[in-house]
Amino acid sequence: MNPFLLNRRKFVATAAMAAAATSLRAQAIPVKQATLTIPATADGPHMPSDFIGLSYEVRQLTDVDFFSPKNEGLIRSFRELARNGVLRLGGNTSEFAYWKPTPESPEPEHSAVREVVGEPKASYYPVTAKAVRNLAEFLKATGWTCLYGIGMGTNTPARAAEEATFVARTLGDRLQYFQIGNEVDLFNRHLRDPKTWSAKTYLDEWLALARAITAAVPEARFGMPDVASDVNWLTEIAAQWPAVQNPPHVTTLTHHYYFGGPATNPAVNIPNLMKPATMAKVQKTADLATAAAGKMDARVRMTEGNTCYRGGKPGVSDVFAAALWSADYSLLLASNNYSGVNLHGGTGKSVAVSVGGSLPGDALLAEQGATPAEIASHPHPFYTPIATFDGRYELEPVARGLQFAGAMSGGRLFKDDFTGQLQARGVNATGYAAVMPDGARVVVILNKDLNEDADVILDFGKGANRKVIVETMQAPAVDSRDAKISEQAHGKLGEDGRFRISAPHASGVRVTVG
Ligand code: BDP
Repeated sequence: MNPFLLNRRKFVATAAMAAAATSLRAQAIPVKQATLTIPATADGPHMPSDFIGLSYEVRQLTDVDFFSPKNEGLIRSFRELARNGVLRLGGNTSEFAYWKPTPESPEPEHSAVREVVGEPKASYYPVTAKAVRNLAEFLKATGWTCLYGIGMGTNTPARAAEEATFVARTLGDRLQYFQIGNEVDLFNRHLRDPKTWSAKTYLDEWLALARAITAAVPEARFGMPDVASDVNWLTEIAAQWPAVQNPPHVTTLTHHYYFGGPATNPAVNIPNLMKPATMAKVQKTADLATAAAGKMDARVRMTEGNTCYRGGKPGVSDVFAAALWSADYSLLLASNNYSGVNLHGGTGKSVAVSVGGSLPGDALLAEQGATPAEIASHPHPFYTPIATFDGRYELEPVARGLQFAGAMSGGRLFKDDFTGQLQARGVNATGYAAVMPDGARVVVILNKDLNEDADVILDFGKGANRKVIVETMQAPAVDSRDAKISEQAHGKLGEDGRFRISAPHASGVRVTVG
């Protein structure tokens, strides 16, 4: 018997065996074949158990029933996505929130800001004690923790400290840390004087706010600087940090990432999203960010991002390609020792307000002559991981990618470049593996190639009787509004410890050996 083949006698098929014919191909001589060796112990970064996260606009808090224990559908969706994920509140709208501790508290005076297309208009709104109390109960019900965004653009140290005090007391251990300011590298556009704004002036302002918060909440921790894209700010801050007297407790350096945008940009398309150069750029950013974090004894978190900024692009952000992208993107960051990833979303309204009033994706659909029914079949915003349709919450393809990758949360990854090994065979596939705390090994192969199938031999080493589960993430086509994760087969590994799978083009395969 061919030693590469699965020992079929030991293999018990599940009900889904018919579909498994594609994922457990054992006969044909494959064109693109690679062998990956997955030892029993891993030597790479630890992927935190709360790696997976979502990001929402602070403005979402104006609907006090949204993050609330009553919103059972949303709670279910959060739990389905991750057992203990991280909810980040921020976004452009965080700069226009003001803290309103009691119904009688007056609206403060606001500083003047410029109105710029694509940036949110200066529309101020209160964050109330009730919203924060409901948020605390929501977090308890989901098992998630929170990164709480406090405004910087139009806030004052005194108000920041007052809000932080209430939030810290109310969220308790559900609060991981505070973030002050969103995409501060873009403040030169509408919130600050472009002639003087820099990483240095930012740091001075940030310190004033963070010190006021720390004086009121001594245990306060922070993530910063939450830049839109200029990771050089992280490098500059790390260089300046040793000179900071009594530094506030920064646990995490943070940045955002959008593959491209806006929706009207023709370069935001599936082939570009899938191509290796896209992830090569992500790797470059990660190299800079992790080097800076290392100097500050911090980790890096990608706290807000998605496929296409200004609300996403229909047909790219909300289709199966986005699932492959989010799984790959998350695992690439995990391999770089990131502490987590938060993909941005929320309700159409909150995100539309955050980008100046309307979603360019809607204009694009209208231009394409889409009918109201077609428009309504897309999630709003187009990139949101959890969408609402007729009051029901649904996990979108981009969320399925997070879920697929999330199976490695809590595990230790390998330093091996499995992706390089696969791509050396001429297929645009990526590979990741982890050893879980219980010793199980999880391998994820994401075949982002739009044409080539990949056949992969996974060599787990000799030793019989280990359980194998094969799951796939697939859709009828890469541009389907669909992504299904399903178990294809389970059984026992043969004595030789080798297991052969097929990862058809545009699909993901996850193998767990216990
Ligand atoms: C980021 C903002 C967020 C927006 C998002 C977008 O922080 O508020 O919703 O981009 O453009 O820049 O979609």
